[in-house]
Amino acid sequence: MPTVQRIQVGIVGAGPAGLVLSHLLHLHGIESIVLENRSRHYVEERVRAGVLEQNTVDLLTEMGVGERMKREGLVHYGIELRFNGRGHRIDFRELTGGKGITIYAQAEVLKDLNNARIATGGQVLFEVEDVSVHELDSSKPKMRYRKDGTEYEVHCDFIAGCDGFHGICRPSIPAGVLTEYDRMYPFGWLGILAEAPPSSDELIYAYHDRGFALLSMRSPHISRLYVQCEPDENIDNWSDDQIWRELRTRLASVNGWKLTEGPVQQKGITGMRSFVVEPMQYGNLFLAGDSAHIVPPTGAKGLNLAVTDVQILARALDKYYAHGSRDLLDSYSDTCLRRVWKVQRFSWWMTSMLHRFPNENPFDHRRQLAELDYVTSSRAAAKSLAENYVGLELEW
Ligand code: FAS
Ligand code: PHB
Repeated sequence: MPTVQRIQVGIVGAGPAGLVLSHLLHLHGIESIVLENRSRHYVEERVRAGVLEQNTVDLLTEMGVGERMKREGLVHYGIELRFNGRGHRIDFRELTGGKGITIYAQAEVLKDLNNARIATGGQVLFEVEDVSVHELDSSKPKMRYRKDGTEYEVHCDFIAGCDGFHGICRPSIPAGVLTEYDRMYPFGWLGILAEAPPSSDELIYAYHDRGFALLSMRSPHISRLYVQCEPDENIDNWSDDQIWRELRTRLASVNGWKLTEGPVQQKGITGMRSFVVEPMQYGNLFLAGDSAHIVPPTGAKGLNLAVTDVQILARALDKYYAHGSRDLLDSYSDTCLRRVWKVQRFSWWMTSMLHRFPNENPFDHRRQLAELDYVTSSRAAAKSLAENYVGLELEW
């Protein structure tokens, strides 16, 4: 017989969605338990997102977990679009009335959240095994898991599926309930972390005949760079020299700008996909973050969208426990999806504008250049890019 535990909200996954939700609930006096199948070290060492929207920064600050982010994060008020060897700055501050972004790695956000959870007695269990969810459409949904050889059953009021694209929550919803919207892109991103001072104060998104490149960063000493590659690329086929050569070519500028190189600390390939599942809830299971949607990283939205999902869910759960009303819970999926689809559109648009597609013809190439010329010469077009990039206003 399993050991039975009782909790208000069960959470599967200790990524950005799960940990932000757990701490938000704590701040509203709502108890949760987070079940994570990887180790804390593994989750905190994964190289993933780097750009935080203004809303994410404001929320982490309000939650009391923003102190190191404010100290170490790099605040940027613009990006550069580079094409035909020339750079064009999109001025976020001027176009959005003062908004910017903060460069602060997802791994650092998770470290800050885990420390906050531990400091406030939060239940975040790492390296649990065989998590499963049951009786989702009942008033007492259950999670089961094994830890150190002991079987547990957690009786919950609600379960949050924050277990990412490959998690178990979405597949636990009965067949016929969900509709999937999916688009695979015919390319991927090869990313490196390098011990090299960034060669630009702000991010550079480059469109080049040979393919897309992105110059980003993690600190004044660490660069984060990407090149578009084949979707099924084998990272072993790319030597560090080949990667730097490709970056130099695609980021080249007519004004003699030089790319600073250095030892590569880490390299990997990320697939590119747009995916949404509707609805984002079933009974008392609520999907949040990558378990419900995936965006191509061109718009730097994945982590930020996960955060807004759980902001909406925490607000709905708070209203339920404080006033007994389920109205925000019942409208959770619709509320999230309005933002999810606008973010999908923006991420698709940035990806379509900046990447070379294998099946394109000369018309497509000239159309992409016209799009870039329009975005960098029209205030209206630049304002649209800027307001999406820093993060659309919250609408709830
Ligand atoms: P996550 O996937 O982060 O977290 C889910 C958690 O659930 C994981 O810790 C996982 O171990 C756990 N889990 C899964 N199955 C489980 C099970 N059965 N039992 C218990 N736990 C389970 N976004 C950007 O904005 N910019 C980027 O540059 C960027 N780069 C990325 C690079 C890569 C390689 C990947 C995969 C994603 C990248 N993303 C990027 C997107 C990424 O940041 C996600 O959007 C973000 O992590 C979403 O957070 P979560 O929804 O919490 O999902
Ligand atoms: C990153 O720094 O990892 C990053 C920045 C911008 C993107 C994607 C990734 O669009």
